[in-house]
Amino acid sequence: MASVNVENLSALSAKHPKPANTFTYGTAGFRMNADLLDSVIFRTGILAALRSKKLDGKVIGCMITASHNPAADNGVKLVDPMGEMLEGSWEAHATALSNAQSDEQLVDYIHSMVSSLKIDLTKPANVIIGRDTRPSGVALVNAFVDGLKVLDAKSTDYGILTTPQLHYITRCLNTAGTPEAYGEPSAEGYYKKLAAAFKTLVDGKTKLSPLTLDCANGVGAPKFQEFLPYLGDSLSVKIVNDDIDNPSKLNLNSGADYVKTGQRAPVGLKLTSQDRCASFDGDADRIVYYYQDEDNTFKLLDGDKIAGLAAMFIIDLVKAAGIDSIKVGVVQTAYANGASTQYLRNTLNVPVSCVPTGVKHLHHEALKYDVGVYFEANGHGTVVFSPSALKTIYSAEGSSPAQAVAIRSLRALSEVINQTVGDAFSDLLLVETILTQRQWSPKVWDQAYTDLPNRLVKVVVQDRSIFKTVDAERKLVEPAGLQDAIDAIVLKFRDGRSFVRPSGTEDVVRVYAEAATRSETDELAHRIGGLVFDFNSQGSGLRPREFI
Ligand code: 16G
Ligand code: MG
Repeated sequence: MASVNVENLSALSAKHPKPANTFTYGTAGFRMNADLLDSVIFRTGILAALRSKKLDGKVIGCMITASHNPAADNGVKLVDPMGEMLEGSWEAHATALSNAQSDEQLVDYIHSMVSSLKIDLTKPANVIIGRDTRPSGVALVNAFVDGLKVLDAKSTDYGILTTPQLHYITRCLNTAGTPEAYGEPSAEGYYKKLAAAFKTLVDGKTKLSPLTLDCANGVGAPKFQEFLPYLGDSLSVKIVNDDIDNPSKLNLNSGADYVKTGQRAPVGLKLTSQDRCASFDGDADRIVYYYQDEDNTFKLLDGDKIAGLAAMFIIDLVKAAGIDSIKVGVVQTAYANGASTQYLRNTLNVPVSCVPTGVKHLHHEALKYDVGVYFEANGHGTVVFSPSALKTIYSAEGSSPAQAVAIRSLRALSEVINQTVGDAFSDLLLVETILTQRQWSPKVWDQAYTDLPNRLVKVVVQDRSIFKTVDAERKLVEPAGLQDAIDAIVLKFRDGRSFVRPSGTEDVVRVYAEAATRSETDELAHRIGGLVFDFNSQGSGLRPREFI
């Protein structure tokens, strides 16, 4: 085992001094104001090199993005070889490296990792890099590459990509030439694969009216534009909010988060009755749909609605293919609307699991099913096919023409869906496939069930770490007594449900509430929010700052 070249490290580290701040690798990597990130990203480069060496030179992905956050923010997350999120146990190493107070501490920590994790520093390291459209991305890529140089890692910069494209390319590179080969490792390869599968799925069906697509003035805009020629006339899309030349417009009054949180259409998109619209977030890994009813009411078709649609379609397809040995399951979080969970369990009769917030938890749970559909209500999700389900789908022949058609659709579906991570492009094609095959308007899709009114509020507290949850974040165990007080209030509301959890990305505590009517929901949210606010001020001796 070699050791780190300390002189080389010091020279590189001197270019990326650490500010006084404390950093945490959270749910979606490091994310904060871009001005604070230079040293963090340099050190994440060191970690990426260590991860690749630990995995025998397998390619590790690095995505520089702050997703739906304001334009001034940026962030970094690492992607493991099969395109999944960095293994959970390595998040603590990322946090520790980013907080080392001196080069000496940095070197010590690297050496402690080398010995405890048995990393052979003489092994090669390969890392690929992508970034969203944020102007701060360029300098941050350079900082990351400096980190890679500390351990002589080889890097390839793919420039501007959506987050799911970077996940896809990472998996392609690591599976090339194996039976699990995932595709050509380039944006072009990704477009070709998705477009070919989509064309198979809608072949011979009447084309739907054009879809209006809000790209949040982010990377989804140029990339979807680049994708359109591959789709040819199989799909008509009108892109709006595609101004990436004015960085301050990124995610401003637009995008999936704006639409979902505010339950309203984005600025820059004129909704007319029955139009089908969708919004991406700033790095195109989330999507929500919406339309306007005849009485001009805004109607949201969020991640829960997409999960319901996808599960319904796949269950039918598996039956039609005559291979109903394949079991479909759905994974949600506590944020899933109660009506969606009821629909899945009682109408579709599928098993539903609930896990903590964050893609990695959903993805992990979904892998337990033959076909696992997972979506967060906020529009983050995908469908994963187990290796045995894929084998069954690819070996089935079908004993009638109808079965053969269904089998062909299932195969194409497994190709159109990004198996590595939630992907707005691929989810869009999944929804468009189903609506085209059924010839459904968004309104017909929406009729599967009616959402219970729901409200999300945040309470700004001084220390969110005192809030501890269990049961997939549905119950608080600390501060002591708060959950009992919440339960007592919830009991008074028809169809009432509420939970409180600390955010993993912002310095706030989130409160979710749903109940039978809008006014009861608002009152429930307000009362639980008030409770947290009061509890925080009296119970912990801390002064709350705000209740939004
Ligand atoms: C991150 C997560 C997202 C989750 C959100 C919750 C990933 C890639 N992203 O954006 O899945 O919904 O955090 O944020 O895991 P919160 O903890 O602030 O509520
Ligand atoms: Mg995102």
